[in-house]
Amino acid sequence: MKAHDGMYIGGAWRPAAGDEVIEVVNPVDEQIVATVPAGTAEDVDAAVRAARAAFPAWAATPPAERAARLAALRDVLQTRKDEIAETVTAELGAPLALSQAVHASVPIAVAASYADLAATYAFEEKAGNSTIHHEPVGVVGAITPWNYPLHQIVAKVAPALAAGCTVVVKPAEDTPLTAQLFAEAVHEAGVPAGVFNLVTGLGPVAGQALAEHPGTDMISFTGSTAVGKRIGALAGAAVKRVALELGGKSANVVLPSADLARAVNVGVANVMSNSGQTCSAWTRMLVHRDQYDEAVEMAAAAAGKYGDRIGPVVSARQQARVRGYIEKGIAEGARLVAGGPDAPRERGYFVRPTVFADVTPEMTIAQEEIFGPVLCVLRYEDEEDALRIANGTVYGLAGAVWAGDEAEAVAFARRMDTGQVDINGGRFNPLAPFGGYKQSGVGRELGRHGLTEYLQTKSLQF
Ligand code: TXE
Repeated sequence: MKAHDGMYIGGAWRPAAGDEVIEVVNPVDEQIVATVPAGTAEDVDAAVRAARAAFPAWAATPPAERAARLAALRDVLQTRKDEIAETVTAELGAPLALSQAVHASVPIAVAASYADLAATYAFEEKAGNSTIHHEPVGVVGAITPWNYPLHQIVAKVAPALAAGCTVVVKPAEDTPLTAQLFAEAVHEAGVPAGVFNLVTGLGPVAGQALAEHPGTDMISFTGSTAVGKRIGALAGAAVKRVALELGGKSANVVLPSADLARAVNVGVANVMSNSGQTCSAWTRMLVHRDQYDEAVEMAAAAAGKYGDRIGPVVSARQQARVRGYIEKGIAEGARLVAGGPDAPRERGYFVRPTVFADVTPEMTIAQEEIFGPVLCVLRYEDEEDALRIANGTVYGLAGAVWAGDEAEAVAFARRMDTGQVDINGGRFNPLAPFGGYKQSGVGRELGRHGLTEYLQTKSLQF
């Protein structure tokens, strides 16, 4: 697969400072598909300098022109959609249909939404005898994960550019090819040199250098809670803006009045999609005790139908991690009703679609993010019990509520300590803010709320 052997800095592909490379592995057959340079602190420094140099002119560019560049970016992504899908499939292992329907399509919708928002947002407003100016924060360091390789980048870069910020992206080491393709798209869209920069590299080297760099005004991070806490601490010490999108352990609450079969089947599909590598996945299904056995039976049957079709997880490391959690679930006394810890194939980082019944709220598999195709089905006594279980983790990213009556579901959702809830299924909305309560993060992505993360406020009194 095609790969650049340099970094995209200041509008051009430049040789990396060091010689180290990262091997990109196809998770389906474990073959190396390409190598990319492993960036160092020197590359990060060059990228931050380029972003700094480009900032004044981009910040002063009229929003309508920034919007035009974002619209051009949307068009390039649309034109290169098949290539994007193939690249995501090659390095993430996602089935091509999923790459086309989600990994390539969602970022196009997000880029489109920020082209609109840049054109229509009130960057200046009046309040009494003041005018209030919403100005870009400055140079943004964006550190992204591999689970939605393009979406995670676009969800940061599009609002940052709409706001008038300039950006340095350090993508996940597992999926740098999609990031390189995005850099090409930014270039083709005519975004001025230095406004967007890309440094591929390892987290503890290039990521750490970016997080520590004094030349950034904000760090936007999506990834594990452990790394997020470190980045938050660094940003706090430097009094720097920070946005963190971290883990989740979202509850799918099936109230007794719900259409049980639909709630269970959509719930299983939600967890298995992208092989469970979704921070907002509904990994805990909560079912009333009277419907519990029926729900478990349906969930096991639904999971059994997936087989290998869900695709592998991203790496040998993630495969070992997920299988470790499945073993832990068995050891702690949960009842395995589908799947299991054994690898379904000799090659590739596959994990069996797995369902656990008789999961109690304090078990490790009900508390920690597994990030694989593993569903826990928990039993509740009454609505208060369901709410206690739903809110009983350190996370609060997403969730779902199912009920016969929409108002009943909404009333329950309003009591959940979580940033986003799907009512009777829900549908993705690129304008809806996405982000966490509690340890799921700080700040929001997508829509107007995602834009304001990259703005600071100045008031002038008359
Ligand atoms: O994440 P990391 P990993 C969760 C999920 C998963 C677990 C581990 O539970 O099983 O995290 O995944 C960069 N300074 N999520 O190890 O390490 C790294 O290079 C600066 C949830 O892949 O947090 C990558 O670009 N940066 C999640 C990014 O951080 C560092 C998505 C994420 O990698 C760094 C992914 C450092 N010291 C994993 N160390 C979500 N919220 O969607 C690593 N990085």
